[in-house]
Amino acid sequence: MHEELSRLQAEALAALADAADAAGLEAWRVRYLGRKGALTDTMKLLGTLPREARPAYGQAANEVKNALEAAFAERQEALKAAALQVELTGAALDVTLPGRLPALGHLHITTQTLRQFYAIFAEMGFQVYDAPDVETDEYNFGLLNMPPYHPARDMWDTFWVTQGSPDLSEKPTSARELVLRTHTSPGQIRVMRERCPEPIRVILPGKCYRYEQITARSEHQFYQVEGLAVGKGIRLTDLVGTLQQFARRMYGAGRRLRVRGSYFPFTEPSIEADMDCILCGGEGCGVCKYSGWLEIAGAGMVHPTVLRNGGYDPELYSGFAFGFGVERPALMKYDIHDIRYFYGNDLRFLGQFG
Ligand code: FA5
Repeated sequence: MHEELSRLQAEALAALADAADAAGLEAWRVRYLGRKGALTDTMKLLGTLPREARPAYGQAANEVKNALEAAFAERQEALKAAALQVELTGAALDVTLPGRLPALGHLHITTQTLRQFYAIFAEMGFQVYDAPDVETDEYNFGLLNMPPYHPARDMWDTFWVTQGSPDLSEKPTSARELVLRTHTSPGQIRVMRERCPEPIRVILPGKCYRYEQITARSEHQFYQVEGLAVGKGIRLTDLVGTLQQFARRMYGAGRRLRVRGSYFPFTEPSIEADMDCILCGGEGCGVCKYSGWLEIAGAGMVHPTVLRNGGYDPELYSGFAFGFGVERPALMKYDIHDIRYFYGNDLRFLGQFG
């Protein structure tokens, strides 16, 4: 019987010498040492032996098992060492190959443009003031000199918000009705009420919403940057100078500015500011509709009623305000032909502004 074990051991060791890689080694282990392997089979014979012969057979089988396990471990080590040797002496790893560069993200063109506004107005002493996107009818219109019947409300088609906060219930109707702000001008009242009677020099950037047809020039969500200066002795020339300085810092030193009379209920007098066309330099082209001028902002001197609504006495204080779009100036600056690209999420467009 022990001969059986010796034969098995000899056969297994010979087969082990032939196992040349990890797969071969594993196949060998399963065949000889596995739960259903050859050694287990020989253990089954134990039961057929006379009782007195069993201990010696068991011991011999154990010795074979130990010997095979030791040989297996040794062979495994030898194969590993051989594989390492092949790797070390084989073709060298080329560490000079260039790495694969990860794609870089960058700020959205709107954010970049907003930051240009912040930087330029910061140089002129304007702080950034944050006002809410959801406004009451009162702030968006009423306190800006547009009571409910006022026809100027038609200039700003509005998204109404149907669920107001419960804590507004004590307020008059116009303070209860909520809108997505149609412009950043309601922030003027908020900052005046907060700062009065201090002098003010702020810009109020943010998103505005209008129930409008979407076209190549108009979105129903877009950004504006409002500006407000309030103090003693502030004049229209301060406003024009500020806008002129902005145009030159944003679009280049030689830029010319022209102002035209306009109308906004919250400024008096009101103006529109135009800049000579950056594409044709004033010669006339498709972008400026052959006028040579591009409109850049609505503006004016803060209306006495608005100053009063903000807490300032218009006999003592005066101020100017202006409102820029953000996407439209970027359209001009980069000669982009359609505002819809801004929020279309097309990386072929956005990637050009990295
Ligand atoms: C206003 O919204 C005034 N609140 C601006 C103002 C502020 C005047 C302070 C006086 C004093 P207006 O509706 O023209 O004005 O909008 C201002 C700018 O917002 C426009 O010049 C334009 O650049 C931008 N804008 C308006 N509507 C859209 C739109 N649908 N899509 C993209 N940009 C728009």
